[in-house]
Amino acid sequence: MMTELSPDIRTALERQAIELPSWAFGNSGTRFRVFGTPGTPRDPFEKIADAAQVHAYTALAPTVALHIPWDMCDFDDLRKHAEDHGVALGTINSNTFQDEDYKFGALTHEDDEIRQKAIDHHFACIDVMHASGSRDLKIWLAEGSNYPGQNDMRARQDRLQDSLQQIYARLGDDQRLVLEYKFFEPAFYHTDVPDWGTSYAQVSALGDKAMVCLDTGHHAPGTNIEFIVMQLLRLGKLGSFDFNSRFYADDDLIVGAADPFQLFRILFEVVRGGGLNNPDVAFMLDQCHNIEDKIPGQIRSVLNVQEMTARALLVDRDALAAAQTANDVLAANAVFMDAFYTDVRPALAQWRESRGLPADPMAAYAASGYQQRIAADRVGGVQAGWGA
Ligand code: PSV
Ligand code: MN
Repeated sequence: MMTELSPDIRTALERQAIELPSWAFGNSGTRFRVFGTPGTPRDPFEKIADAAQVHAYTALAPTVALHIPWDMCDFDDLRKHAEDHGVALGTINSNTFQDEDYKFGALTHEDDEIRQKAIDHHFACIDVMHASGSRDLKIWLAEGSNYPGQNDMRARQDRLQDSLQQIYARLGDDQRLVLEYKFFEPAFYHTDVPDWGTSYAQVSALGDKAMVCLDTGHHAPGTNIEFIVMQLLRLGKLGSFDFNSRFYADDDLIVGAADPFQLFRILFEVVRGGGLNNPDVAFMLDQCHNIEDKIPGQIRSVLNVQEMTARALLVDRDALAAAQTANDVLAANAVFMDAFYTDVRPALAQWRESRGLPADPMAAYAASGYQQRIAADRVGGVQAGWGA
């Protein structure tokens, strides 16, 4: 018998929005090789057109995050172009990891001139946000050290706080800053924002408009990420997710691909903690499609999030609470697992059709001919990729 989705669940799913990263549509790879794919966008306008395809087939991805300077262009034009394609511009990502000056740090650098240059870059990002209509500035820092004794870690925390304060002071009333953490890479010994606690300490000292960004791929193997989700929601500081999945390091693979159960557990804590469809908690993808086609890769990704959200919403919370109160360990676990093992795909397909969407967005996109069209049309020019 097909699982039914209650009206409440359908309403929650209908409101779900997942932001796409512009860089997912460009070429990417590893340090060994970046493989191009036919039809890869040559500029931010083509990236937006591709992102709009994901939204057209799923109604799940109404906004696109930009990366500065990779997506530098006329933002009034880009904003209009996005609107014409049925999407809007989203989070602005700063970039302090590809400039010679930042070899030893950016917002933590001991040289005031270099640190100021990095702060000024964030001011420029805030200017972009005014033009693009974006609310959030996302900061991920590639800073740290490779060898014990190389740096004064504490002094770097102090300089980071000072830099962030200056950036924070520039934000408009409706703008926010989200600070992402990552436990290693490119620095291998210490990272200046390695974990949620450091991000939390840094943003808490700034104020209400500063929040933590949790990238699911930025934890050591075995980390209980859903605990962090619970804690940040409890503290009112979960600003955004960067969804992706990992097997080994920061793999940036399709969310839900490596460990669907982990995604379910995370989304259950989101639902339980009031983070679903909560404007304070932005859902974003941060992924790269190194060998697969990018647009269907993104369609698969948003569908994976939708599917696991539906399963998380199916958890019988009353039964779970009763079993927990009774300390009935196995019953509580069974309630949880029942929802995880429920195949919601047929119900989701039917519900999509009832809303005028394709039952199978992957198949509908494949049949549309768009992939062949961009491969034939986008000849010449330089394909966007790491660095553009
Ligand atoms: C680098 O690790 C990274 O993947 C971070 O997660 C950022 O969010 C992303 O790049 C874009 O700068
Ligand atoms: Mn990220």
